[in-house]
Amino acid sequence: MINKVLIANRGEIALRVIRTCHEMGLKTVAVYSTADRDALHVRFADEAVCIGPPASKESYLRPDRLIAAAEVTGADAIHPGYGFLSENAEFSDICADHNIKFIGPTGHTISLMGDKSLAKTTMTKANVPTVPGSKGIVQSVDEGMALAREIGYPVLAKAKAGGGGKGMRIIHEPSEFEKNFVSAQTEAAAAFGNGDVYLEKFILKPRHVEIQLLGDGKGTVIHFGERECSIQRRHQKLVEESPSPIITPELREKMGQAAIRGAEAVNYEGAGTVEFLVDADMNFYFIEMNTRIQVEHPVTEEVTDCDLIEYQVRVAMGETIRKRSIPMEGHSIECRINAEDPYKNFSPSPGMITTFHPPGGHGVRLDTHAYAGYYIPPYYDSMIGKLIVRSRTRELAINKMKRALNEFVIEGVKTTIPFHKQLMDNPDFQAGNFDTHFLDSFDLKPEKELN
Ligand code: MV4
Repeated sequence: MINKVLIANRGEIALRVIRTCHEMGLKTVAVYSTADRDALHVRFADEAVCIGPPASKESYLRPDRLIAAAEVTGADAIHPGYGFLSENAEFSDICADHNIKFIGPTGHTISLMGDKSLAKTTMTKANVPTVPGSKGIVQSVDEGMALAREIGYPVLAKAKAGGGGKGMRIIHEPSEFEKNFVSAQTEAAAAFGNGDVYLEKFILKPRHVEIQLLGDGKGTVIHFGERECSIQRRHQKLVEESPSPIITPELREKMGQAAIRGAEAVNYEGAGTVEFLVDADMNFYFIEMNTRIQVEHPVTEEVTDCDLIEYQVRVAMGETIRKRSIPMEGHSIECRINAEDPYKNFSPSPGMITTFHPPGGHGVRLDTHAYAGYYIPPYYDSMIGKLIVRSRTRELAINKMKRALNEFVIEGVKTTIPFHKQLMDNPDFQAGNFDTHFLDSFDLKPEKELN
């Protein structure tokens, strides 16, 4: 049984987890760095413990301090949120060693899925479609060139310890194989301390579609449909929606059952997401599995009417899942509101929020830790909130998002709101006609031309 949950995170996700814990009658413990003394998660939790100075490495990324905070407050579980230690296998194991329930998968599952090449092999064995490519790590340039000729150019070299685009190189033809393959290895070694690389056929103009899962660690996994996540910039998602405008009920079930097969093969426990690429012919291929709750989980919550944080806590308490299909209804879109200047290459814009007028009304949800007078510290990521809408159809949801964006006033820092307003007005976005390269050619108009 879980009575008290320590939230090893900050910002909107810390608040999000605290809210559900309180609804479930659970006590909460916030942790904070000295830069977050005045943050809302500190005020809304039942207790709060300072775990160090502003730098994440000295605070939110310190297992020893988090465990000490849990022990002195008597917390019996830790929710890691996303980012920070949420996909750190060692931290999951450390929690277990201290008799504190890590709300998420075992260290073994986290490290299995963290090895992107081993994860792919695991999925192939479970009969989940994967991108044609090497069987595991490619040991030499000669081996790689022979393989690339079989696979057919262009190919993609990917780091086994990668994810999020680091240590990834496109190779268009044999003459550039050695240079690009070695630079993927070098970048991977520098970023992850491991230079192992595998090869895949490069899928042209793919969509990024992911399936939300929940497993009970006792053999049962269910899915909550898909999220469309193709609207991204430099591997940072900016807008997500559910359902995907291109996925039919038949394809959803095929992708959902494939994702379930993969997760059941590892006896998955907790919330997880299987990422697929969907090509122009609607073939889908597994690329990665994320073993955490994701930033964009609210769009799934809106169309399934499920509280995914509640489900994470319940499976962590040992509840079993009843095998069932979760119905989806309506359409939900999320815009990430970042303290960034979209007119200056999305460069960070930390500082004091002087005016904060949140949107509201029917079908509008704002997950944020920001308020008027809140100072956005420069030490962490720049997301200050997520604006989520829900309506009956995609067209109505876009319409509602435009209305909500127009109501939203933030002064003192630059935000991504002007970008989102223009995206919602884009005919290709409105038609559902986009892929992962859409933002490469998206031209932001000057603000003064808008009205
Ligand atoms: C790919 C791909 C095309 N072909 N794999 C980018 C980050 C990592 N999660 C996987 N990524 C990709 N893998 C093959 N075989 C294109 C991408 C990709 C991408 C994927 C999802 C969302 C946005 C993306 C942007 C550029 C490239």
